[in-house]
Amino acid sequence: MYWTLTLFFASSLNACVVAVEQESSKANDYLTEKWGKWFDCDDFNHDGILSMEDPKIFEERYRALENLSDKQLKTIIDKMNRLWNAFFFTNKTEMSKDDFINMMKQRFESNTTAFNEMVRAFLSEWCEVIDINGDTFLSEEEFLLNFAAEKHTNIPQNKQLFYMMKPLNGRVPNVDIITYYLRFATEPDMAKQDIIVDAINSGV
Ligand SMILES: [Ca+2]
Ligand SMILES: [Ca+2]
Repeated sequence: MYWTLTLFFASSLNACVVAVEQESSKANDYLTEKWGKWFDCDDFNHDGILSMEDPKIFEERYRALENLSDKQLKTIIDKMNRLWNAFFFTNKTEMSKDDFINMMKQRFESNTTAFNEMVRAFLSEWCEVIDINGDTFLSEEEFLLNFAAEKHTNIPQNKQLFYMMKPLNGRVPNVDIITYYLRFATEPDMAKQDIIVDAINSGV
């Protein structure tokens, strides 16, 4: 169903008023299964609950880096915590996988266009967190560090995913990272290739 309206998008991620074509779609099994994989990827301490304990795991890895200034570290931690609170914990402070999938389903089906833009905003801010030197590209080092911080320790598979993203001169533009993950989080058509699904299925 399509219609034009003014969306008031009151997320603390990006409070904005925009005129867009709104599309509302039903979430199919393929998409809800991908959200389940997303939950598993972000449950960094593997306790079956998404909570603020998970970004603390992420934070520990970055705290251990010797070449980050206190200011850089504070920026990374503050952004990560704000991002998680803004996207995941708008109504509660922790959630199960079912809670997460239901939240995503409700957001997707109530306004698919707004959902897609919200995920894009999340991914854009997430790239800002892990693009440590702020050059709008992820180097292999930045990419692998993020996976290490998220306790995804299959380094050969993580590297393979990086090279599937077609780096140029050893770097992938943040905009390409956003495109790949946006497809993963929002695309219901399983006929379209999704390298993130392929990577997760192969052990990332
Ligand atoms: Ca957890
Ligand atoms: Ca970078």
